[in-house]
Amino acid sequence: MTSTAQHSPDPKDVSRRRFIAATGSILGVSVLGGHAVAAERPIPAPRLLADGAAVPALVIGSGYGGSVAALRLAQAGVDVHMVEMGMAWDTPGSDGKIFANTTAPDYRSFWLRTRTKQPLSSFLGFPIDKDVPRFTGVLDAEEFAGITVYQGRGVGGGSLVNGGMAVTPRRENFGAVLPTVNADEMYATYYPRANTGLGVAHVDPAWWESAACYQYARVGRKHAQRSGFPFVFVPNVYDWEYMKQEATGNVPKSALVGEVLYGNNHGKKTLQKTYLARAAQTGRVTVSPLHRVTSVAPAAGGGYTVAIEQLDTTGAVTATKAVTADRVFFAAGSVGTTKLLVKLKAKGQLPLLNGEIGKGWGDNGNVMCGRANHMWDATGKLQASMPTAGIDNWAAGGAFAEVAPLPTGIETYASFYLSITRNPNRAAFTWNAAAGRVDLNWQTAWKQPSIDAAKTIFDKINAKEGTIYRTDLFGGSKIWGDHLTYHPLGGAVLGKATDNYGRLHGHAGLYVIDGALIPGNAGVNPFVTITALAERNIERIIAADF
Ligand code: FAE
Repeated sequence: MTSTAQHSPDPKDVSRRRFIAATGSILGVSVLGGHAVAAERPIPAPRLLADGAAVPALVIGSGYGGSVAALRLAQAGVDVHMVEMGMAWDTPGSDGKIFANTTAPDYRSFWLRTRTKQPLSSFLGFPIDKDVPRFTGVLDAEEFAGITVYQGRGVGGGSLVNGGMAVTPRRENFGAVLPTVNADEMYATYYPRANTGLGVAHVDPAWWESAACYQYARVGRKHAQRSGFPFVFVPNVYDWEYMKQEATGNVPKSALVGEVLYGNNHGKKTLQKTYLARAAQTGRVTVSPLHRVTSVAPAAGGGYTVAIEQLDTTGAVTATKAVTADRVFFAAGSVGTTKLLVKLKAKGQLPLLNGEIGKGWGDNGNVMCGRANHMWDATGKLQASMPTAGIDNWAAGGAFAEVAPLPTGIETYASFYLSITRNPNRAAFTWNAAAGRVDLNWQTAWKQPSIDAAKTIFDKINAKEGTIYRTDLFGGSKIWGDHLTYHPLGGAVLGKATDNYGRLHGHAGLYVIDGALIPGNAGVNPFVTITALAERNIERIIAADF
C-alpha cells in the first residue's frame, strides 16, 4: 500500500468534549440538556446582521475558504461576520434527524427544487428522481447549459455534503495546480496546517481489510492491481473510531447507512466541527444563515456597501439589508464568487475589476462510470459512504479514479468510480443582460478528454476481468457520467483576477479566498488544497493589510 498524502496527519481539531466545556454559554440549553445533535454542531452563534450595520470584515459564504478566513481573522483580533445563503443545519426535523438519507431524499435534500436531480439519475434502468417540496435544502444541483454543478448550501458549505476525501496532491504535480505559489511553503507549512485544522486521518488498514462495509473497495483494489494500476489509500475527515462503533452497532449509524450527499448526521468532521467550532470559540465570529449577498460596491465614506437578501425556507425574500464592511472576503465557492464578481463588474458596481474575472473555470476533470462485476465479485450490500482509496494513474494516463461507494442497501455487483482527470478545457462566466443572469459556456462535449483518460484505466480492467461498463446509471444507456461536476474550480484565478494572495485587482479591501482561485484543476479532490491556499493567503493578508 502507498499513499498520495504527503503530510503527517495530526488531527488536533477541537474534540467534542473540549468544545462543550468551552462553549456552554453558546450552546447553553442544548448542552445542559445533553442534546447530542446540537452538541455535534458547535457553530458560530447565529446573530443576524441588522440593516445598516457596520462590520470590519464580512465573509460571503461559510465553506472552506470562508471558514479559514473567519477563524484566522478572529484569532488576529478582528470581528468577523459571515453571510451564508444556506441554512444553519443545527435543528432536527420531525424524524429527529438534521439531514436526510441518500437513499430517501426529502425536502431537506435539494436547494430550491421541486424534483430531485440525483447525480445517478437511474438505477437498473429505472429513473429514480422524485418530487420534493421546494425548500432551502443542503445540496444544490445548479444547472448551466452544458453541465450541472453540485454544491453544498448551508453553514459549512461543501463540507456538509461531500465525501470527506482529504487529499494532498503529490508534490511533483503541484506546479501544474498552482503555478505561482511557492511549493516549499505549501508542503512545509500550509498543507500540514490545513490537514490538522480539518482533522484529516487515515482509516485503520487492519480494520479496513476485514470490514464488511469496505468489501466494495477491496474488490476495487483487486481489479486495479490485477491490471497493474497503483492503488492508493487516501485520508478522510470521517471519524474512523466512530465508524468502527457504527459497525459494532454501538452508536447511531451515519456512513454505514449511506449518509453523504444530503448530509451526515454523525461521524463526519464537517467545518461545523472543526474550523467553525474554533471560530465560535474566539467569540468574534457571528453568522447570518439564510442571507444571500447580491451586491458589493464602494461606500461613500470608504469600505463597501453590501446588499443582502434574507430568505425564508421556500427561498422567498423576506427582507433586504444594506450593511457596510471595511473589507469583504468572497468565499461563496467557485461558482458563487465568480457569478457575483461577473455581475458586479458588468453592472458597474465594481467597475475596476480586471478582464480576468469569470475566466479559467474548470470541472477538475470529473467523470463517473460504473462496471458490472461477475457474480463472484460481489461488492456488498453494506457500503460505507466514505471513500478510502483510488487508482492513481497520473503517471501513465492522467487520471485519479476514486473507488466510490454505491450505498443502495442491496447487492449491485457494481464497481463505481469518480475519476479526476487532466481536462485542459476551460470555460468562462459572462453576464447575460437580457436574461439578467450569469451564464457559463462549458459544453458537455468538453468532457471527452476526461472520458479518454478514464478509459485508459477501465477499458483495461474490463478486458482483464471480462466485464463491461454499466449502462443503467445515468439514463439513456449512457456509460459515462459526463453531465456534472462536484469540483468546480476557478473563475477568479490567483495571480490573474487577483494578486498572488487573493487581493482583487482594482478595488482595495476585496479578497477572493475560495475555490475560485484555483485554475480549473487540482488533480485530486480539492478541499485540502482550497483550505491550504486560504491558510497561506490569509496569513499574508492579516500581516500586511490589517
Ligand atoms: P463552498 O464549500 O462551496 O462554500 C461556499 C458557500 O458560499 C456555500 O455554503 C454557499 O451556500 C455560500 N454562498 C454562495 N453564494 C452565496 C451568496 N451570494 N451569499 C451568501 N452565501 C453564498 O466553497 N472535495 C474533496 O476534496 N473531497 C471530497 O470527497 C469531495 N466530495 C464532494 C462531494 C460532493 C457531492 C460535492 C458537491 C462536492 C465534493 N467535494 C469534495 C468538493 C468540495 O466540497 C468543494 O471543492 C469545496 O466545498 C469548495 O470550497 P469553497 O470554500 O470554495
